[in-house]
Amino acid sequence: MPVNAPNEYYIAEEKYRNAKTREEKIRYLEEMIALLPKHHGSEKLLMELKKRLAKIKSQKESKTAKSGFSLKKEGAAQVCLIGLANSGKSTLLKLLTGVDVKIDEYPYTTTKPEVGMMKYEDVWIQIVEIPSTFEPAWMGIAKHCDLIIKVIDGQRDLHEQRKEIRRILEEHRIKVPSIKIITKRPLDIEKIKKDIWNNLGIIRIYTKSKEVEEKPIIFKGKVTVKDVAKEVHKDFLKHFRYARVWGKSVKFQGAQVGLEHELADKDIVQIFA
Ligand SMILES: Nc1nc2c(ncn2[C@@H]2O[C@H](COP(=O)(O)OP(=O)(O)OP(=O)(O)O)[C@@H](O)[C@H]2O)c(=O)[nH]1
Ligand SMILES: [Mg+2]
Repeated sequence: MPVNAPNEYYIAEEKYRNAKTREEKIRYLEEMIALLPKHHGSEKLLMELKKRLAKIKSQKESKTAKSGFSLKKEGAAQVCLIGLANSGKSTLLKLLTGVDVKIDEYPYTTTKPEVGMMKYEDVWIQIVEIPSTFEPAWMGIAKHCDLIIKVIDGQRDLHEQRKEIRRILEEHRIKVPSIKIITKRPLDIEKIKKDIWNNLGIIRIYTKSKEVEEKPIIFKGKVTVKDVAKEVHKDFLKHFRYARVWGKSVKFQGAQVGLEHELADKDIVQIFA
C-alpha cells in the first residue's frame, strides 16, 4: 500500500506489535494514527487503525476477562492457531479450510476468533484463529482445544517468536499439545493436514450390523471394544458375548475378540450380544 509513512510510524507500529498491555496498545495506536500521512492511499489503513483503537478503548480489561466468549466445538476435534500479529494465521486458516477470512498486511486484522472446518479423509476438524490480542476470552478457547498450532512468521526472528508464544501460553496456563508451522515460506498444505491429524490421536471406529456404517464413531487415545459397546447401546455392554474385528488391530480379519481388545484407527467392529 503506497502510504509513504515516515520511519517513526514504523517504529510506533513495531512498539504496538510488541505492546503487552491495553494502555501500551492505545498509546502506540494513537501515535501511529498521528504519524500516518493523510491522503487517499492511506485512507483504508487510517480507518482500520481508528476502528482498532475504538475497539480497544471500549474494552475494559476485566470486562473482557468475564465476557466468557464461547465457541461451539464442531467436528472430530478443535485446533487453535496461535501466533504473533501478522504472522500468517488467517492465511493458513484459509488454506486449510477454504474459509473466506480477512487477510491484510497490517497487524491485528483479526479481532475476534475466526473459524473454519478442515476435511481430513472422512472427518471434519474445526480450526480456530485466536486473535493476537490474546484476550482472556479468546485464550479460554485455546485452553480447551485438542491441539495448538504455533504459527511462526518465517520472515521474523524465529527464536524470539517461539519464546514469546511459550510465555503467552504459560501466562494463561495452557497445556495443550502443540505443533509449529513456519509461514511465509513454501507450505505443503497436504503435509500440514497430515501433521495435524497425526498429532490429534483420533481413532475412527466403524460399527457394523448388516452393513458397515459410513460414519465413524470418533475416539481419542486408547479405545477398547468395551468403549465402542458403551457408545452404541448400553444393552450391548450388559449382554455382550463377543465382537468381530476387521482392521489393523487384528492379525486375522474378522477375528473374534473380547471387551478388553484394543482397537486401531479405521477398525470395523461388529458386536454380538
Ligand atoms: N509471501 C507470503 N506472505 C504471507 C504468507 N502468509 C501470510 N502472508 C502475508 O502476511 C500478512 C499477514 O497475513 P495474515 O494471514 O493476515 O496474518 P495474521 O496472523 O492472521 O494477522 P493478524 O490477524 O493481523 O494478526 C498478509 O499481508 C499476508 O498476505 C505467506 O505464506 N507468504
Ligand atoms: Mg488474522
